[in-house]
Amino acid sequence: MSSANSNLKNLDFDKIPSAKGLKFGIVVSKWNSQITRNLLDGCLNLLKNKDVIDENIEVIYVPGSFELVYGCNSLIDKGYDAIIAIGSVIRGETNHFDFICHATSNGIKDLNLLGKCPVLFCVLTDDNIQQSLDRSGGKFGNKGVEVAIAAIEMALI
Ligand code: DLZ
Repeated sequence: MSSANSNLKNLDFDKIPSAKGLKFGIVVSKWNSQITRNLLDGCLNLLKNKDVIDENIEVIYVPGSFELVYGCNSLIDKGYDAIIAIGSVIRGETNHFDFICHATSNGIKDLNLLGKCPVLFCVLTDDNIQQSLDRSGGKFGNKGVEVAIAAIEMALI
């Protein structure tokens, strides 16, 4: 999937609305933590630069991406304006990758269908670590920043 039409090169920071007063829950997978930490940093920086105060952000951690759905569900009735799931799945030699990616993306989709609160998907699904590095603060920007912008947009709907 190309990110050519939606990446940080096209970003006009001033056009992103303020998120003052909005509350966000963030669930971070500890698997491939070098990547998920960078995604989280990008996400938090954007939210704070758009006027979200620390008290309005809750970050919780889960062991791997498969657990993101449970983590997001545990926050869904806590009054957040949006919840963000952050993970990184890197293809290995078995088809474990496919099971985790399908379960996680479908699970998060199902949470959105509950209609309680938007749940954003910031799970990198890459063939190798270099692709993940490129998208978590490298040459293709930081998808954590992009998901924060999307979360603000969804929270304001
Ligand atoms: C087991 C596993 C594997 C092989 N790879 C990843 C990965 O690349 N990214 C990730 O977030 N998690 C991985 N996991 C862990 C699973 O998500 C999950 O934590 C375990 O299967 C326990 O339920």
